[in-house]
Amino acid sequence: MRIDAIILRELHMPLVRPFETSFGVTRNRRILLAEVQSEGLTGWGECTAGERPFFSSETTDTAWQVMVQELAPTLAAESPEHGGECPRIFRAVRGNPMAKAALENAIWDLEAQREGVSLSRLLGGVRESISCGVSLGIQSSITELLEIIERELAAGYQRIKLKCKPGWDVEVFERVRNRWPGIMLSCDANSAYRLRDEDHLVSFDAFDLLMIEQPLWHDDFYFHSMLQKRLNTPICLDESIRNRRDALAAIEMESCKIINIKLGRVGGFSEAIAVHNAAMERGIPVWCGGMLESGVGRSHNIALSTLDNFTLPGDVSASARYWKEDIIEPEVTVSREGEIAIPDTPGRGYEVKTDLIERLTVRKETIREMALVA
Ligand code: OSB
Ligand code: MG
Repeated sequence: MRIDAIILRELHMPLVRPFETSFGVTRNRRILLAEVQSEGLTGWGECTAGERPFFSSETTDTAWQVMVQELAPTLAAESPEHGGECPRIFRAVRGNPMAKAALENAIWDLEAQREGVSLSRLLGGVRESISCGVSLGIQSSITELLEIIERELAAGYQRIKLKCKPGWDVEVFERVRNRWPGIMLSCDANSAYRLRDEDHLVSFDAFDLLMIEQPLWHDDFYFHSMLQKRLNTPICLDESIRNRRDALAAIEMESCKIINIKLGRVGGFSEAIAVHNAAMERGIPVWCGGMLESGVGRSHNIALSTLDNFTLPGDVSASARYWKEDIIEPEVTVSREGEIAIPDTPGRGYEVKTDLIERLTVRKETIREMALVA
């Protein structure tokens, strides 16, 4: 595929409500989109880096710089036939997986359109719908949280994940479990605990949680494996799993029993499929995490979630939970049964609203050919 142009855009999109985790509050997203034009077709990708380097070291600004200076010119100079060639094309650039994923995923989108198949089909997906859960941020009171849970359960969501941190954990779980003894409930600490909290974390076992996500350091396997030996509740790793080798190490060391796969964190569809396959071969279930994506990233998460081993409800939910108006059409909706139906049209299956994207754009850069000659 000849690459005619790569257009990078930063969009400012306010969330309909703030999202609070153990590392901070997000009110406004700075969304970075990659549009890759090739032989009359247009592929889209989204960089899931945050505004600040808290979830990972990448940010909207660092990703922008790496994409403009390194990745986009390198990609524009190549003529990849498949999204799967991108890891090789980007190999000289170390790290920066979210920047790489935005471009690689746009190439997979293009490839699906060229082949006339849905992105799900191209990836090897096997599902016609996917199971959805919600990730609920830290609230100002437990009463407020209970009201939100009630609303999300009524909407059909199959699993409730609670963001937690020291001071917002056992008391919250107790109140939620008392009210809903049977729901699928999990928690996500985003690395908020330390070894001194081990006994406290073991006390989470009382709440019959589906999993405890990333309780310890963002880059750790060893101490998670020590903790897992003491816990009945499965540990799920998010931040720690950057690629297939990490998944193999974590599984081998029994650092986790479940893996959260995020496209940005692992660097795109190729590595996400590799992590998925490694986990499946070893009997470890996976699910698809979210990063407060716009409709573009959301549509990629939906396609990924159709792979065989995505057997647990993910964090991919309806557009309206995040945005007053999403940048895709139709917006992502979730059925009363808590499922998203998989589109079977070529590519992502959701059109982008180009006028709205243009209006939300605060910075734009077009890359046409190799700007730097190595
Ligand atoms: O750890 O899953 C996480 C959002 C930003 C950074 C990290 C995480 C999250 C979420 C949001 O949990 C999930 C969503 O997109 O709804
Ligand atoms: Mg997480």
